[in-house]
Amino acid sequence: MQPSPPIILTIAGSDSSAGAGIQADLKTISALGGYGLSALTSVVSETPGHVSAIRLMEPDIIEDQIRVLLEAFPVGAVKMGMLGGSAQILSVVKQWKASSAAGLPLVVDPVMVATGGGRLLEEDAISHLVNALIPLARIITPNMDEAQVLSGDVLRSRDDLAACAEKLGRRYGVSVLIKGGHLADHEDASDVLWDAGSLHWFTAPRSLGVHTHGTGCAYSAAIATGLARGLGLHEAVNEAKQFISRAISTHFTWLGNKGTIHALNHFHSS
Ligand code: PXL
Repeated sequence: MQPSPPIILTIAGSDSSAGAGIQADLKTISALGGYGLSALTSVVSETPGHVSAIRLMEPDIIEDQIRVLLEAFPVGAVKMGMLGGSAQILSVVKQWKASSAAGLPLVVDPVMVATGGGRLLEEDAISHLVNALIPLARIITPNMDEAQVLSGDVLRSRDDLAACAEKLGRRYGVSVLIKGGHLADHEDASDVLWDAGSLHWFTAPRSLGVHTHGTGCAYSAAIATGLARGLGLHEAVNEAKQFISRAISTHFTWLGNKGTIHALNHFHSS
């Protein structure tokens, strides 16, 4: 008999171009030996770098997906990505509290804006994200832009990132991983983790000239998969960092009808 893999539930949006969102999560979870379940919050019609249209799901169908999955499967960890709006966030929080999930490790990727600039979270939903959802997380994984919105700080240096991670961690009582890949003037892509009262850096070589999207989605899904496999948080982040860094460095390139298209390689063998 095959050993049965750990189960990870992703609650996120669909990216039609399959580089980010639910599609990125399911590829990542599968590549890392997990079994992925999905609850769809939204459908985003997009190509890399261009969001064309967005439909948010009705709260009742979001709640029902989460309910049936958590009732039936022995889920090991949950990842939340794009939730889209206030009603969607509140329905996810309501269902989370109503189910047995409350004790599971929860990774929240506070998705706000697509890599290409399209807005993925309604402005008035930020307060619900902050007050209702983030405090439920084991870890949140903002990029620099999201960390700036959450903290009100301007982030320019590694010291700024570290101070911001600590501030957010203390404020919400969660672990915080801020991804510093967009930090100028550094040859490495370094991310800082605030966890259990101390700071840790995770560093990988930076790949230049790569225009992929969905790295944040894959990164947070990889952390959730590590946690579902029973890894501690540092080990889960460390493995996820190596996974994402290889997915970027071994990315695919096509010449499409509107120019070059890059995509992460989730199934690299490392
Ligand atoms: O990369 C952020 C992101 C998250 N979720 C969905 C997306 C995107 C970006 O395009 O489409 C569904």
